Amino acid sequence: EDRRVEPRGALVVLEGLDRSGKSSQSSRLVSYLEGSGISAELWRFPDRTTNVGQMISSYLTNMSQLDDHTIHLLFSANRWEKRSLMETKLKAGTTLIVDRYSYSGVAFSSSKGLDIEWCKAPEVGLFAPDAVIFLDISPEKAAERGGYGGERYEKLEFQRKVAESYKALHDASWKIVDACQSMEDVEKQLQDIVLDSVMECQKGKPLSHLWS
Ligand code: Z5A
Ligand code: MG
Repeated sequence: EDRRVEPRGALVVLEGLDRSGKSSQSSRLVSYLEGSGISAELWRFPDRTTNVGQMISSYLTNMSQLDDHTIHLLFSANRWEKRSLMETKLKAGTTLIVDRYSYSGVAFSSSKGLDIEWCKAPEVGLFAPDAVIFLDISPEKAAERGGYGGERYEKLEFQRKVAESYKALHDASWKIVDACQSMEDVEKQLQDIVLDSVMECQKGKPLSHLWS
């Protein structure tokens, strides 16, 4: 465990069901931080730009079929391949706003019936977020927002299972935000959460690892 007290960027993760507003809010947060003079980058998982990411993308768009365990490990590998860059950025003082992370990995795969402990295992050793923000919305309300595409998992029935899996995963440290409020109201709440986290990390909070 890294015990040095040095300023660093914060690792902030946004989680939530499809259509909960993660991508919209992540980019707003990055603009807000940059506007406040805080170095920040928007990251997302899956990162579809890598070779592994392309395999994931092809699976999600139903262009390829994969065994449930195999795709789970690919999602995890996609995070592992970004881990050292993540460390470099955080230690250089850049705050990372990450649209989905290991929690999506576990929630989605366990919703297919895979054992939750098995799902968590490949995530062990990745960096633990300094804040996990859960954008809370019912699957029904999310579906009303429309825009469910043709991707795998974008079905109400499956989203209901994912909602249950997230409930089983979350702990008291998660910041649960009502995602049914206006974009602006959600945005304001997220700004406060993220600023707190950024300040904590500037004071030299040590980086920790999953699964904690
Ligand atoms: N997956 C996995 O299985 N394992 C893993 O390890 C990981 C992911 C990392 C792809 O993810 C799939 O991979 C995903 C989980 C799985 N499958 N599903 N389902 P993705 O991140 O690429 O999915 P996405 O399609 O980009 O994002 P999204 O989750 O569907 O949506 P979102 O980012 O949460 O929401 P949004 O795009 O910001 O907003 C959706 C719409 O709602 C949009 O029209 C907004 O204008 C509107 N919106 C947003 N906020 C509001 C408010 N407050 N009021 C009204 N309307 C709003
Ligand atoms: Mg999104």
